[in-house]
Amino acid sequence: MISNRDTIAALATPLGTSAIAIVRASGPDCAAIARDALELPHPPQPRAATHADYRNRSGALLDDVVAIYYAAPNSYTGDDILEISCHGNPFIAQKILEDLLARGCRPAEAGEFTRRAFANGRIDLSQAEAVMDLIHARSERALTAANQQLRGSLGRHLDALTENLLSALARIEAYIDFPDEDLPAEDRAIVRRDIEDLSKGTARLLATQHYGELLREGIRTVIIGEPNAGKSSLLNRLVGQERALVSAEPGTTRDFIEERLHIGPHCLRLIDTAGLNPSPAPLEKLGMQKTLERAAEADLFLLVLDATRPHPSLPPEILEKLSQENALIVLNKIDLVPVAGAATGNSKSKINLKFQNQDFKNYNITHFCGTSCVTGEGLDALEKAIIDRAETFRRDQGDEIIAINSRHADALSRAQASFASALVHLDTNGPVELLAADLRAALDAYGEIGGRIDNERMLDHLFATFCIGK
Ligand SMILES: Nc1nc2c(ncn2[C@@H]2O[C@H](COP(=O)(O)OP(=O)(O)OP(=O)(O)O)[C@@H](O)[C@H]2O)c(=O)[nH]1
Ligand SMILES: [Mg+2]
Repeated sequence: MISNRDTIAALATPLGTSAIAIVRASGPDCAAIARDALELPHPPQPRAATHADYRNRSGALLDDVVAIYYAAPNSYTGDDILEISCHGNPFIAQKILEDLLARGCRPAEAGEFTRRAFANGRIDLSQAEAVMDLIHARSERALTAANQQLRGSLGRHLDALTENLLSALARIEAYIDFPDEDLPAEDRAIVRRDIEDLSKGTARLLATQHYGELLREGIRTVIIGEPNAGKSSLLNRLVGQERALVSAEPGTTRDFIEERLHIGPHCLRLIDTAGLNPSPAPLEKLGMQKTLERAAEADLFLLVLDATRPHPSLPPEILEKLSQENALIVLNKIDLVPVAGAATGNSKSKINLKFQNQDFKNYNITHFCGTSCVTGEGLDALEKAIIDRAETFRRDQGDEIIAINSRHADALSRAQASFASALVHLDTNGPVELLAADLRAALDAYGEIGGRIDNERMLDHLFATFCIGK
């Protein structure tokens, strides 16, 4: 266990040239360091930005800085903090950090500032994770979810569940001391209903895991279709640069190409794949294998069809994955299909009119967007359709976006298993002790999410994924 008595120090900003860089220390020596290195009063005035010269232990001037001292417990970590903003030269920041270490600070481990905040009861574990999510959020939605979790949204949902679980537990624990007495039928019915409600509430939280993945990783959007349909052209159009090779020769894309893309409040991982050719050449076959692999883990499909050609049949592995919810048809090359009476190009309604008789039943999809990657027509509507589709992945709980991570999901699944087992004990009139043990196991699982259950190894593992200085 790392000691809370040490004063830890680290760069809080990335190494590199910038306007300012921040070096941060937390622990009992902060006030003394502020006095010795910055000639601040002892103890320094808390939360006051003070312009001062930073001198190292030999008295050499390193930089003029702005220092802020936070007195425990009113700081990010809950311990004293000294935050030094220097000029954004990595050499200066490094020099200041070295001096802090020379003055007895220890280099902070990854996530140690936040871990101290957790250890000092400033935040629970799900909030500590939200700090990380906030730093890495890549879209507006991810930001909202992280902000809400940081403000305790997940914690509040769990508190409510925990409260109900405790009352169910209290109802049966009274009978543990009386081994001869059975749980009365009336109590049994109440406990059963409580457990079923708890299980439903837990399932609702568990159902947000997929959305959590989408928020943290981006929506995996795979562009599929027959060779030459214009998949790579579409990727290029959507990302706004010539990222993928485009040519009139079918089978141009062999390997998949991935680009991050922001559309509205969403972040997509857009993946262009090799065309699906019913009779592929050997190298093409390898490319198609990769397409199938990408498709297996896709959240959203853009099925690109060539509007001038008959609709191709798709491999069954792909076909079975497509649904109304997760796929959009992109009817491409509409510039090559003249629309009667459309002198100034195709409006969306004209596109729809022209293609309304097209039958996409084979693919289980009805929604389509007509596009031309040459003229750019229809691409705005496609972007809107993608946003609409992405919105359907959202999982709200009341006014809040809840998006649990895999650690939360693991704990919630264990709680679910305990509820299932408890219901079996209820059904078979099993001993109250076993019923209580199941509910206590569920309580522990809930507690793990907020970090109420001590689990040093889990904490080590979790905070190791943080950045140094956070
Ligand atoms: N007229 C017209 N041509 C297009 C359109 N989109 C793509 N093309 C052309 O169609 C050909 C194939 O485009 P690509 O983007 O390479 O098609 P692909 O689906 O990636 O093809 P593969 O990688 O071989 O599977 C190129 O000559 C493109 O210029 C379109 O909307 N209209
Ligand atoms: Mg291609």
